[in-house]
Amino acid sequence: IEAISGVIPAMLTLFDENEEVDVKRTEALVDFLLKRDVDGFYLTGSTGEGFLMTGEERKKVVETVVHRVAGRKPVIVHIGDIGTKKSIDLAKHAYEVGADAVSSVPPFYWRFSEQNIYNYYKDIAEATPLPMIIYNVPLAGLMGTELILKLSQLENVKGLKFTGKDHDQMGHLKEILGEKFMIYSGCDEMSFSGLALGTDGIIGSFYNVMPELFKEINQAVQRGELTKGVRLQKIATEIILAALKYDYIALMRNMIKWQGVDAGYSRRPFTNYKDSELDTFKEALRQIKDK
Ligand code: NAY
Repeated sequence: IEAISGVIPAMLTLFDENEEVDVKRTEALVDFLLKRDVDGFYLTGSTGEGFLMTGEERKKVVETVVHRVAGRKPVIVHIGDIGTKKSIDLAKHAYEVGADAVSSVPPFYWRFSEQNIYNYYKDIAEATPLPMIIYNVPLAGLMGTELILKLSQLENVKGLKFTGKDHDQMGHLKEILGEKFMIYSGCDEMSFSGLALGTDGIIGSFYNVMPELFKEINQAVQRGELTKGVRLQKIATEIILAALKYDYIALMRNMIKWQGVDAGYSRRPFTNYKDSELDTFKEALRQIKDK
């Protein structure tokens, strides 16, 4: 797992016009991202619309991507679901097809107790030999420091994807847990801050559409060029904030299309945008570029 670092897109899942998983388009997106030298792939998470899909559909995406990537970059599979049994099934599948790591949000909806959450992670982490990256994200309910530290003691739990804005907590965790425990910062508009705190990489939505900019931010941080890093992050953040005024998962498909790759359709209730509905966004992009 120490080899999994850098700029990792939480990959979009590509559906066709009938909302079915589109294998051909998925392969094309993988090629596009590999050409742009991303450092890995994170599948069927929030950006990948994992919770809008059946287990079989999620498996199809995982198989498609793992086969296409063919070992050139690490693939992390988000196997989180609302209950342990479903997650174990997805974890076993990820292991069997050759993924490099699994990751999961805590179980949600019923507001499970900390003991429930601990048991969930223990069960799914023990289900395969793969490293497990636990996932702190407001959408599923944030876990506190104490629970995260307890989970980090579990044998296969090797990392944390931290998609909260409390970078004080994240930096503190990195300090306590040390080099061998990987922490990935998950908030794209705070990637500079995340990397500057010594995390091992960034996993997020916007690395599907502009990985180069974030690779440059990462490089600036690694070289100690902090002024440059902050300047680049400001540009990135302006673009992200303009995008967040829309269903950004859908909007990113248009952004990818503008770069020559057909990124297909979203699943309802997410929307799909015609380019003609995005004039305001395009104007915002132009203004950011002109600066
Ligand atoms: C995933 O599982 O798809 C992620 O990595 C999610 C990370 C994203 N956070 C959420 C809540 O979806 O990339 C971020 C986020 O889209 C970005 O920072 C814009 O706010």
